[in-house]
Amino acid sequence: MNIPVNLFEERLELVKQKQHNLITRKNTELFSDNGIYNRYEYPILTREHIPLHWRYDLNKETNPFFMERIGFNAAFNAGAMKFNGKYILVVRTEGNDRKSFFAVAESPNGIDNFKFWDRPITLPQTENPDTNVYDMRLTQHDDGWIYGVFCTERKDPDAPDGDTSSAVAAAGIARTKDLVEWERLPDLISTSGQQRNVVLFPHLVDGKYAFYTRPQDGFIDTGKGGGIGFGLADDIEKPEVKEEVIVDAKTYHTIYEVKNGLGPAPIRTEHGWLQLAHGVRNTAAGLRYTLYVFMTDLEKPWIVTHKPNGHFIAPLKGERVGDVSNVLFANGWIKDEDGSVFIYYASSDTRMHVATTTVDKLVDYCLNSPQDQLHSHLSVQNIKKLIDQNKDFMNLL
Ligand code: M1P
Repeated sequence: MNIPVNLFEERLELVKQKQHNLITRKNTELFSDNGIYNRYEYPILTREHIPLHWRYDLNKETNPFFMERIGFNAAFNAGAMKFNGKYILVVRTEGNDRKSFFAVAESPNGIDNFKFWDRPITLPQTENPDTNVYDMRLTQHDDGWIYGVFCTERKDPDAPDGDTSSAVAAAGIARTKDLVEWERLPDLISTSGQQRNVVLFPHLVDGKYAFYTRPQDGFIDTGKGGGIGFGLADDIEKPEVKEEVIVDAKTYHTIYEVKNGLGPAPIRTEHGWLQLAHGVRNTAAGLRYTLYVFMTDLEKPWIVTHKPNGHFIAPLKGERVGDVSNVLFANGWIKDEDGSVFIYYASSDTRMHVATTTVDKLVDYCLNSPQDQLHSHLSVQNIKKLIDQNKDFMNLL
């Protein structure tokens, strides 16, 4: 073989330096016109952050060209929590082989310096092995366990011959105390054929484990089952939800007209539970995923009390483009002791970002933003109301 003498060493050094620069890069808060949250200059996690020892054979004898042996496609849709003082993401990490798995990354400040742990999570299997797993929601439950509820996908056994893409989605459940060793529980049984975007509520409700669900008829189409649901399970070790009520239905001519799904477990405030969700609408260019925020009742967390109209965050600039373009998706946020909130969102099924805000700002946003009135002329009434309220303050402009 004709191999330049120092190729291995030179490439190793360059690749190491490039990744070091990326991981240690400072992230800067951007000015916020809306004042509700701040975006940041750079994505916080990308496939380039994936550790080099997961990608390269580091032995010069067996990898003289210093080539990647395992390629990675994306790092996105991460669950989040604060753990041992660190900002933790459980990242949907996707190989070039299209398989997603979970891997922990941590940061000292929540906005930059995210670094993957040494090894990906080893997720135990049920008797029916997962083909693909993704989008873990983390819940620190009152029972002392950290639960990870995620989507497990398997080939549809009823798909006709020749259909090699139809799948069945279900909610997989695993729990841990240290984010390293995970115990797998049976998949959630529920009333609908398929489930995705399932989130465990942190407290028992009527002595039972409570789940936000997203009942759906098909793998992509939610069909009649559309909407964020809520149901109770007697036993987390044999989890079954026998009845689901719809918390937030998909609705004609809204940003969640096609489907929606809850993001992370809610944040408790004195005014109610803050909820972050994604909504999906149709466009000529395909589906558009945006994030929205609403609030549910403290005692009855399945009842919506406040719901600002429209999207909260939508894809902007470079966020619009990726593997599945025009998508923002979030399944993780962290509330700090001082009331700061770190919203971890993925853009276009490709990379992770952070936006920061506070509990007070999110509550103010929920309590004081107009609701969707479902008609253009009623939207205009909302605008005119604000204009009228402002008439004595126009000298400020
Ligand atoms: O591709 C966009 C998103 O599509 C799915 O979300 P939903 O079930 O609401 O359609 C999920 O596969 C999600 O991972 C993905 O980001």
